[in-house]
Amino acid sequence: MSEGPEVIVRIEGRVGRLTLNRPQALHALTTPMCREMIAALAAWRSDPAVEIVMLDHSGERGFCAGGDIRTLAESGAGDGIAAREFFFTEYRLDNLLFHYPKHVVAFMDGVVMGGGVGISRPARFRVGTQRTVFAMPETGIGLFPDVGGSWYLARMPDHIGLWLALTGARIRAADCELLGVITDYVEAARLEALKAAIVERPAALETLLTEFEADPGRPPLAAHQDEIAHFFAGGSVEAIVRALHAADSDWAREQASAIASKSPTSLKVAFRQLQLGARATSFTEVMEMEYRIAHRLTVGHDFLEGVRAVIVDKDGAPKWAPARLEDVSEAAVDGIFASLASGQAWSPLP
Ligand code: QUE
Repeated sequence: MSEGPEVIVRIEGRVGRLTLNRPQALHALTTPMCREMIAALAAWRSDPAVEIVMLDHSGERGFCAGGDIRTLAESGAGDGIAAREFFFTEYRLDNLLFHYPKHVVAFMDGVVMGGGVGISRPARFRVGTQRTVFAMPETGIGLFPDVGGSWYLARMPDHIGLWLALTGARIRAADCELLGVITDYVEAARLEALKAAIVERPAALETLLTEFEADPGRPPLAAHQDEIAHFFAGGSVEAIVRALHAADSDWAREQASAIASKSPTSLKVAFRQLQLGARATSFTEVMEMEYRIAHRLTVGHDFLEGVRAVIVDKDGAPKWAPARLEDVSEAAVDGIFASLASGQAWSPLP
């Protein structure tokens, strides 16, 4: 059972330590959790007693499944104020971590999806284990690959980031290492010893990670990298789907059917996001863009319907509106990316 605060904040030795502690929800983030982490990181930034920051989770299961989407969808069904407040705060946290001046080490031992990616990907050291499962599954619930997805996914080789965004594919540690999602692989059974060693000798962080490093095995994704590079180079989501359907490969057809199950609006948003993200020159700029998208999609039909189908009723049969890619107009996507009134726009921490 869950005990104590949703984030455990303390300094051990010279290590500032943040431990996600909401195990009943796979440590999915809430607004208060983001606020707590922002407050601690802001205080530690210039505190000479804190040499490095360690980010992990309590218990055995998950690192962080994303956001508290059931609550967010309930908000989105009404005025959306609480949902917007969550994204506003979460993106401030993601942006703070991206620019953080001290080394951060994140232990990604379990599910790392959505919001979990947003807080772990900016860390300088990202430790995976045999239990790591990484995904950006938001197109499956009518949202979009946010938390800096526009930046990180657009910078992966061979259009693999677009493949992750459109299909919501789940990958494990060896593939994460291939893509640079994790920087180090350690057996889960040795994590506690590694964390204790880091608390004892934070200055030796890099040496310790090397000492504990194990082999994640061969990355299964390598076998499909050429196909991804070929098919996901298309100039539109429709073009990508057409090419996958026309291909003489079971793998290609599986990708087409994965994409067919996602929100058409979310797919077109994700495609545009990565196009714009590839050209962006600062992370802060993409977070400002993502907040514009979040502002619209959290009160959109497909988010409520996606959460109903995936989380509430678990029937896996969302009825998207519009239901077909060709019915999502460029003008509708333009509206989702359009500027917000100045009082509503996202801003980084002062
Ligand atoms: C897309 C998402 C999320 C998701 C599934 C998606 C998400 C999220 C969870 C989740 C999973 C298990 C839990 C929980 C939440 O699932 O953000 O509380 O116990 O948090 O397809 O974005």
